[in-house]
Amino acid sequence: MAKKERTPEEASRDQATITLLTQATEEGIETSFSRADSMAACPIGSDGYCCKVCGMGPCRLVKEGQTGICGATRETVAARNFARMVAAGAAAHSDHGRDLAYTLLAAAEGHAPDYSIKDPAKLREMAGYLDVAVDGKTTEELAKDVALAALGEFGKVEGKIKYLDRAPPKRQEIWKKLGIEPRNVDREIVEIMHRTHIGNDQDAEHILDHAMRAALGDGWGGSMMATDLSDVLFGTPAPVISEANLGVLKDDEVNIIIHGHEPTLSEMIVAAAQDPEMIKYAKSKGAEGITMAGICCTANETLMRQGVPLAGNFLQQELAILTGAVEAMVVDIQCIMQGVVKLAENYHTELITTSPKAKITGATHMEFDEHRAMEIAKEIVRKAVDRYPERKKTRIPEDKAELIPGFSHEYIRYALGGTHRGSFRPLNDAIISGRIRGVVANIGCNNARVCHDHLHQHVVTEFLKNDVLVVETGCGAIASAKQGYMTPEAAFEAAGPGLREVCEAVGMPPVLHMGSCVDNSRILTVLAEMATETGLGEDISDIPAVGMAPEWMSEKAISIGTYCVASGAYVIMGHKSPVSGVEVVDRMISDGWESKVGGRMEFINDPEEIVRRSLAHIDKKRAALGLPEYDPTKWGQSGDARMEQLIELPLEERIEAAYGNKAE
Ligand code: NFS
Repeated sequence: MAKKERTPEEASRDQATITLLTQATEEGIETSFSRADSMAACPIGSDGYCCKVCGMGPCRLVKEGQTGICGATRETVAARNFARMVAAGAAAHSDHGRDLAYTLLAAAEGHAPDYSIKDPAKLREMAGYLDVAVDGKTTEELAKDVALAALGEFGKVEGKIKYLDRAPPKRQEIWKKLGIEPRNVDREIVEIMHRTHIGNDQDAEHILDHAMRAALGDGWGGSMMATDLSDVLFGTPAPVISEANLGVLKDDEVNIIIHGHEPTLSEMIVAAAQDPEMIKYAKSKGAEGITMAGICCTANETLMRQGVPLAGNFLQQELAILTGAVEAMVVDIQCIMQGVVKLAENYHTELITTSPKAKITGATHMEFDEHRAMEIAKEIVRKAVDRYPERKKTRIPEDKAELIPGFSHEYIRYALGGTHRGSFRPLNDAIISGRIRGVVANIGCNNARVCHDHLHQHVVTEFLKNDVLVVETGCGAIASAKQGYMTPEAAFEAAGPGLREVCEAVGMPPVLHMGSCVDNSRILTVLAEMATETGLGEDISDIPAVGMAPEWMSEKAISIGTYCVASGAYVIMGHKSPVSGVEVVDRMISDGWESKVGGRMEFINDPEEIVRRSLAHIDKKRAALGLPEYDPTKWGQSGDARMEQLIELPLEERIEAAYGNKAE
């Protein structure tokens, strides 16, 4: 039975999205929002007890105690389904990392002349993690050895992933004891597929332990290397100014949307679009220039390094085309809805696929090859420009917000102490004093089955009020950017008194944009450094912090959630548990994992409850560390607020107020 169609206001909290959804409804244009309304999720699959791993099924274990034809229990089936989600998610992130290693290798060997080593210091740091000797090598020689060592981590013959050493020693001990240190990135993913084949691993807990092992290979392996390799090739992010939401598109310019995940292609297109020859070509077609804007994690990659504006997050990809102002949407891998092709047929938009791994029927395929990167990037830009004269009526929403992204862990460390004294000490101290109550990492997707951006907006607003510092990546970060939470000024309005003082002192936004979803590895690095900085325990599980993906939908989000839990974090996923129908398995990933690794995964759909449980967890961890109870009344009298008060007073009184004695 068809579900009730939501109004645009019920479907999204983002004004640009509401405006365009209203148009789509009026014109009868189908989007992922309307498809979600017209088709209910399969109840058997969504509860986790549909088994389709062999040709005797699919077996639908709808009744308690029912088994599949082979005798597999609901627990086994649900655990297998969960583990396979982890495998797919870990594979996606890690394969992205592998390709970056190949790009670095090609650049080092001189086969990819359009790429260079933008951050040689980070290259040397990587060499240290990968046990690659640095002395006496040119940058190119070192880059080649680092690329080969990184590639080796994906399929090494023996030992464990080297990057695991970046975790706090206590955490490494836990992994070792449990036997879940990933041996290499690929092997653990392959082993999930092997174990979950019919007639193999049929103990739910055992399957789920291995899911943690494979996920750790993603977080501390594939993803962490992807982040480092991107920084080496394209530069380690530092703050830049930019804008977010569909209002960044321009009525009088050629608009090119880059969508997907890998910076390899998007960085080149951004460079090509700035080429005077390309701009001249655009002008010859009647446009004033070329505007680039990003969707999903490609957006985050080019935003963090180049300041390219964000067009929107996952659920806005179709809406970008609906503006009628997009000449080309250039995609590579991951999170690209097939629906964009059909939608683009209504407009002049050219949908261009570029990855050898991802073609979409009906799209134009212009395969990217890093060996002649700039040449292909220019061909793509030219193709977009050629579409400009075909543009008809446009309806670009006015909505957009300013933001300052670029908070790599290197920059955060620098901001907290400068070049020579950079450390996480001031952050730890702010948490210890209670100015900052705790930290929340709000990450992950949008989901067409929940109100777009609503959960992100609600929980972040509440955390800021409660003096919780929020760090973000992925589509969650884009939601906060659009909400205007990523400027230092936002702290005045949105942050509680303690957090505001810290933001004022450092000049940082209360919500820090830390990058794309592979860059959740930056969050792991920050947590590891906080745990080893002293004052907040010795392990990630000791820190008053919570991770969440309130609007998750992708398998990558399940892998991220799992590696964060295995790293000791309390993780709240919104929406619905993929194993919700099998209580035993739901308990295994919450209570069970907590007793093994100190972190737990819970699925909660109610935003109030997400906030309540997060704050309770933060306060519990504060108490366990012996930190003072959170008390916002103690703060708000220093920093800029204090300055504003003092400036009103005559000089003598000002000095007395500041130093407690009269001026001589
Ligand atoms: Ni993350 Fe990036 Fe967005 Fe979700 Fe997709 S873009 S890797 S999976 S939808 S946050």
